[in-house]
Amino acid sequence: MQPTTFDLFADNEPVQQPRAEQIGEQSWVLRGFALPQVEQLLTELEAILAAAPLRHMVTPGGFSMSVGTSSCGQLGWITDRSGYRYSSVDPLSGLAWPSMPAVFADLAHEAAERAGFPGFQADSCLINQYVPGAKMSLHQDKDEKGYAAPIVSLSLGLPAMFLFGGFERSDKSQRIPLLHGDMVVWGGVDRLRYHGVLPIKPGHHPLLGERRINITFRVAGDQ
Ligand code: MD3
Ligand code: FE
Repeated sequence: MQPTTFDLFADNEPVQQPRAEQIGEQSWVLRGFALPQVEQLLTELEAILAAAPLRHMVTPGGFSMSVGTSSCGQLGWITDRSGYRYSSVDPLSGLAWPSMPAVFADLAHEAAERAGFPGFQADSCLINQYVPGAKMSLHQDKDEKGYAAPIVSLSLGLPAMFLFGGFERSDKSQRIPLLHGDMVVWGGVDRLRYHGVLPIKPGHHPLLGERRINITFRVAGDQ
C-alpha cells in the first residue's frame, strides 16, 4: 500500500523540538541553547569560582541569602547591611572581579540576538548557586543603571521552577521549568517584572551534582 502523502520524517530524522518559547511580550526561553558550549562554560566557571568563591551575602535586612553568589566581568552585584549595588571590586578579595570569558560574552550576545536584542554586551555576570531547598523570593531587578538592555540567563544543573510575575508583587505569576542548558532573555516591557525561583528539589545532576547554577548577564553600568 502506497502512502497518500510523502512522510517528511520517513528517514527517522530526529524531529527538531520547538526551541524558542515566548513567555512574555519581549521574553523568550531558548531551550537547550547553551548545550553545545556546556563543557567550555563549566571549565571557565571553575576558574572564576577559584578566584572569586561563592559566598552567602547578607541582605540589608540582615538575612543571609540561601543562594551562594559570585560574579565576573567589570561589575559584580553585591549586598550587605548598607544595601544592594554593583561594585567593580570583590569585597572578599579587595580585587577586581575575574574578567568575563569570551565564551560567556559570546553566548549571551547570541541568545539576546535570537530574542530580538541585537548588540547585547554584558558588563556584569552574576553567578548564583542553589543547593536543594535554596530559593529566590519574588523581586524586581532594579539595581542596574538603566533598563534599556535585556537580562540574559543561563541555567545549569538541577532543574528549577521559575516564577515570572507581573509589575506588582501581588500579580499572578506563571511557573516556568528551567532545565540544564536553557537560556532566557527578558527585556523591553518585561524588564521590570517580578520574578523568583521556588525552592530547588533534591536531586543529582550528572555534571553538576546536587546543585543548580544560574548565570545572569547584564548591562549594569553605562549603557
Ligand atoms: C525576569 N535569578 O539573579 S533568572 C537574579 O534563576 C535572579 O537565579 C534567578 O532573579 C535565578 O536576579 C532568575 C534571571 C532573571 C533576571 C532578571 C529578570 C529573570 C528576570 C528580570 C525581569 C524578569
Ligand atoms: Fe532577579
